Amino acid sequence: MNKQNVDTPHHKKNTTLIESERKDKTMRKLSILLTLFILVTAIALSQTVAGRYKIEMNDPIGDVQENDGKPGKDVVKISITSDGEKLQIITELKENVSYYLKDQLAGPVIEIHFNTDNNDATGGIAFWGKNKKGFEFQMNLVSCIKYKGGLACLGALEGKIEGFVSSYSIYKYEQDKKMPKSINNAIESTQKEITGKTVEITLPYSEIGIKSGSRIRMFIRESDSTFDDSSYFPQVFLIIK
Ligand SMILES: [Ca+2]
Ligand SMILES: [Ca+2]
Repeated sequence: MNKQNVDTPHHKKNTTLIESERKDKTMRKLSILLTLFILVTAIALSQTVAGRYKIEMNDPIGDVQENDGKPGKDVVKISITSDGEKLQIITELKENVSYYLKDQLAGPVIEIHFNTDNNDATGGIAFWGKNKKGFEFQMNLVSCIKYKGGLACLGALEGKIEGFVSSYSIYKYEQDKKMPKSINNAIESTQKEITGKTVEITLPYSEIGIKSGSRIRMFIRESDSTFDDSSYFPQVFLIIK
């Protein structure tokens, strides 16, 4: 009896201790799992910029390559706004466009791959991207050079430069293919005089088959960046007004 009386509290104490340790371990495991969950979510979110009707992104300076000893067009900011009928796409460069184009080639500033149905299983594949697919259209925002006798939206012409103008070219992807087909001519799609650091265009929804309420994803590439996956901005998720 005496022995039992002594043993029982002792045994109970041990059991309580073990249970308490188990609870501690379980809490620690839960805490580690929760921390991991938060970390994974944070990383996933950091790779996607989401917006309703509008998004804005900054981009580092100096992350472009020279082309034949000439400076690459260095994008520092992008904004995309939907107004119910069209997308207004604005890029800001580090320097005035004339700095990049005065003795340089006309061409794209950014390339946008549009996943217009928000579905990775439909559409084509980004050429320089890693695991970037599901695109229905690509749009290049282009800086063109106006000459006395003509206009160059890719490359250059002979003659005196008279100014610069924005334009865009659209390409349509085929299922699982990398090389989308051109469906317009940038020369005929010119939009705005470029006088400073800003290159902008407006793109009617109909050009890329989207409408009000569409939920689309985009990958944007800085055109004069490296020819690999690091030339892309974080993924954009946008709800269209
Ligand atoms: Ca940049
Ligand atoms: Ca798609």
